[in-house]
Amino acid sequence: MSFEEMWAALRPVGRDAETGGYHRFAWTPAEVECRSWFADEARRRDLEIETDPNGNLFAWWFPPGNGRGDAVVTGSHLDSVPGGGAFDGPLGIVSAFAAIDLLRERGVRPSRPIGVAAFAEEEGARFGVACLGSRLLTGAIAPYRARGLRDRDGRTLADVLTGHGLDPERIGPDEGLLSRIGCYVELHVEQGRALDAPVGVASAIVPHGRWRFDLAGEGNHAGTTRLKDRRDPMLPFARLVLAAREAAERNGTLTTVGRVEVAPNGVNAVPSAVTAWLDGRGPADDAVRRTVAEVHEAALRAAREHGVGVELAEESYTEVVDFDVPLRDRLAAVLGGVPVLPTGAGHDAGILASRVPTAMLFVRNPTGVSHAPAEHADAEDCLAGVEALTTVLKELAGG
Ligand code: HGY
Ligand code: MN
Ligand code: MN
Repeated sequence: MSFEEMWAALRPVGRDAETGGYHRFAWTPAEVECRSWFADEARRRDLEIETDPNGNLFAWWFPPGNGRGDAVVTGSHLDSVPGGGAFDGPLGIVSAFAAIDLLRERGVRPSRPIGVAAFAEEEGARFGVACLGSRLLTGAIAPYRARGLRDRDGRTLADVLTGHGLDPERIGPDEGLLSRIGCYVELHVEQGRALDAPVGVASAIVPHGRWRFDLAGEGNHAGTTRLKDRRDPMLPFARLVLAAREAAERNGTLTTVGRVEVAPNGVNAVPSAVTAWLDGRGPADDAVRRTVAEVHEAALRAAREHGVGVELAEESYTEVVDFDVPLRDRLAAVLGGVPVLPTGAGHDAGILASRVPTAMLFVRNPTGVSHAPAEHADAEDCLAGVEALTTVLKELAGG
């Protein structure tokens, strides 16, 4: 299966025919279908398939006589944000299989194992914590907390894993597996407009996190409740959204309120509760922390004014990730001096970096649009990415 054929096979899975956006939430039928695709492509290449207790997938090429340790692992994720693009995640996995094909066609016999990884729930779109699979693998989230995470239907991760044949009591750090990974290199579509060459190398991931605001008021009748009698959580919510933008402008950070839930969500009912999620990112930890604190203060002020309660919870936070400098420079050099750039997007590579030498390759995104149906990378740039990954795997895995 060529790159184009693999891409064509994945393309329709979980794709909304009207919007062209993807809905591949972890462990839903569309993502499970992607998992089956992954296993088919691994089998096609006689790669040994491993599903770790956290639901992360691995496909291993163990050249005879090389043992099973010190592997060069590449890959990305199969899940998407709601209405996401086609490239965010799958490009890294399709490219990994295509790179293995090129290595074999060119007679390369690696002296280290090569693994292709598909990490579970990278977007956190179902259970709310980004990079959940890689966080569990590396011990970056406590298993008991992960087991209790709930999706929008109230189903826990523990239940969902059980439903897919995994034992929720076994999730958590896997030192054995981590000890077999010598380094990790993730290829990903660039999610911005900073890359003006087909391929680049990542220098860092900026600090980023997610916070949940729970605003509790009092439900009531829209037509018979006087304004001065209301405890409407929608008002502090509105103030919070505007404060988020103002705080971002003040602190040179990025804030997004992209998800909100209103109870009971009726046209003629004053809401009883509003839950809003804040995505905050920026060049430095203190700027991000200051931004969130200012948003929280604004929400508290407005909440007091309206007799509404406010609870703030940090759902995930990732400090700045500086990728392994020798590995980064080695990749940039072997690729002939491609651009080296930071990113504001989180990745499993950013989580693995705390445990193994890690690097990222970016493939140019001409518009920079991501997390939306219009996300795109030109075919020739995708193939340049496969060539680059092939070069990198040959460089690192030897042969
Ligand atoms: O949210 C992110 O930055 C990544 O796409 N998970
Ligand atoms: Mn993403
Ligand atoms: Mn991604």
